[in-house]
Amino acid sequence: LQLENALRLAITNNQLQLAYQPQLCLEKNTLTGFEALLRWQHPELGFISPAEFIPVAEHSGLMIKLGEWVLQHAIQQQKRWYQHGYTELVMAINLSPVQFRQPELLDIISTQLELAKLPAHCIELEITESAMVEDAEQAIKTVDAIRHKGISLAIDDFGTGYSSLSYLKRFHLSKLKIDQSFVRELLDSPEDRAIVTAIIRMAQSLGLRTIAEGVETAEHQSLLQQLGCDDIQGYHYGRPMPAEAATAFIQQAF
Ligand code: G
Ligand code: G
Ligand code: MN
Ligand code: NA
Repeated sequence: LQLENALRLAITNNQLQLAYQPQLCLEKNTLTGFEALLRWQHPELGFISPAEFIPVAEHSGLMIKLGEWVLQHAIQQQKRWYQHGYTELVMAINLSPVQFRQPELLDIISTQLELAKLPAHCIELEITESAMVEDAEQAIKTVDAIRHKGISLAIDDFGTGYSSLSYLKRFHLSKLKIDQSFVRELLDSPEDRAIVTAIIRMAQSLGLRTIAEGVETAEHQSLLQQLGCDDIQGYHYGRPMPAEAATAFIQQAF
């Protein structure tokens, strides 16, 4: 409850920030965009991880408000880069399952895009497998509405959920994000290499892009490239960084 009240205040008291982590297209060796990651610096409690406070927000009814804050700020940042002429960059934004089930979700996103005068292809939404299993019929409608609007959709932490793979043929997705737990020991673990290879092959035959998360070394990057992975994200290419550093990152990338 203490954390819940602190979070409520954090939204109004400017304690939240977004960090932006760059994503690299392996084939073209170019920056494709950033994932927006929420950061909370509390004046007394210090840095609190989203892994800790997102669940609190989800269970307390705060997630919708917090999610709107993220959508608004990520889209406004994307607008600044777009207006500087970086019109091909994509901003990936995490959605909680709570937001994914919210009937007003697409209206909120559409309004934010219109305010920023941004085309829909400038953003990508990330959801976890668990968001899609609960009410599959409704989830299919939501996914179709998102895709019909021209927004791409990535499955986050792919391979770690409890869902069956059947949703992959029923949902019109764009991308699988290979979870970092499979990437971490890719060089030493034959099992992890087999799983990553299988995910990439399956994605290719389904017409989906793949992005590997948690790529920390050049060796990881080149192996992933050999395996046919499309994109990477991780400390090797760039850490999550404040907006000004991300702007500098863009300028030196192009
Ligand atoms: O960036 P970091 O590794 O600390 O993030 C920890 C977890 O919090 C990750 O699972 C990430 O997906 C999640 N997360 C970070 N930012 C957001 C956000 O804006 N919305 C949601 N729903 N989850 C987020
Ligand atoms: O669950 P999601 O993929 O949204 O969260 C990604 C999280 O992984 C972010 O919180 C980010 O800080 C973290 N992260 C990003 N790159 C790396 C990396 O190379 N290594 C590790 N250990 N964590 C990373
Ligand atoms: Mn994510
Ligand atoms: Na992930």
